Amino acid sequence: APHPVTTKTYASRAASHPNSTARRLLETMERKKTNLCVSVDVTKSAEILDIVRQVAPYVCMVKTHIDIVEDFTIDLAHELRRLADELDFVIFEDRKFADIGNTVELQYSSGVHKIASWSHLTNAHVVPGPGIITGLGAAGKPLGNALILLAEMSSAGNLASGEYTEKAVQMAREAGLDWVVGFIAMHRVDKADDPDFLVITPGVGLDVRGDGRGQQYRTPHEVVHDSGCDVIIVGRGIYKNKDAVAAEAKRYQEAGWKAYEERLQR
Ligand code: 5FU
Repeated sequence: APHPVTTKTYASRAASHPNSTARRLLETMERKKTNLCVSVDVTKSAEILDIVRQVAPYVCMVKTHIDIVEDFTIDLAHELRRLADELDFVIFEDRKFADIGNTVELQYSSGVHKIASWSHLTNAHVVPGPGIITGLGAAGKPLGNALILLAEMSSAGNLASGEYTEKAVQMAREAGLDWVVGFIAMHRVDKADDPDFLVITPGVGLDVRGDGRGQQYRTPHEVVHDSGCDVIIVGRGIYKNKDAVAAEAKRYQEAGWKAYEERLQR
């Protein structure tokens, strides 16, 4: 049976959201008619910025792995943040924090990358327990940032299932929607009477079902319509063909939005 939350519009969900980053994301989705997040997993600053400019009209969010950038300086982060305002998207640093609260607070706020200062959204594993949520919150909450928890993963053989997934959802409930706004998950993991969590979903592709290294792809229709997820994350499916980056982004934006509109009719 369809999940009750999934038939609400992004706009109506934005209106009542207590976290400013989640509100901005949902408002952007509605305004630009896109639930597409592009994952820009390339290792040179100039290439990242080039891809971001090309996909910007079609995305609500850009996802980074800032620790893969070979020529990183903080200028890259500042330029991404400037582009986020100019070209209207949210920045998600896919850091997957996984340590005790005190350490993740430092990893999030300090070091070379100073993630909390430029990334609106980041994520954490729940392996360490709820201290990771409060540790990250000490740095991120005052800045209006948001956190999502890894409740499930897209890769074959991963251990985030069953009781682990349920415990991740329970930790999000206890943290409060003003900081923990949802999950990385493959389907709606929340219950009908839960807060309005976002489900953000990698492992999305229109052309292939895997990458030979454990990644498992589903189509935007499977992810958004069938599984009730809110945001599709697409990486190589969009940036792999350097001559068709904008065209591929448009193709995924259209497929994702169509799946959402069909979901509203369920
Ligand atoms: F949490 C997860 C997960 O479960 N699967 C993922 O693939 C994150 N990812 C990220 O999404 C991964 O690190 C890549 O950055 C991106 C998927 O990229 P692809 O090129 O579309 O496979």
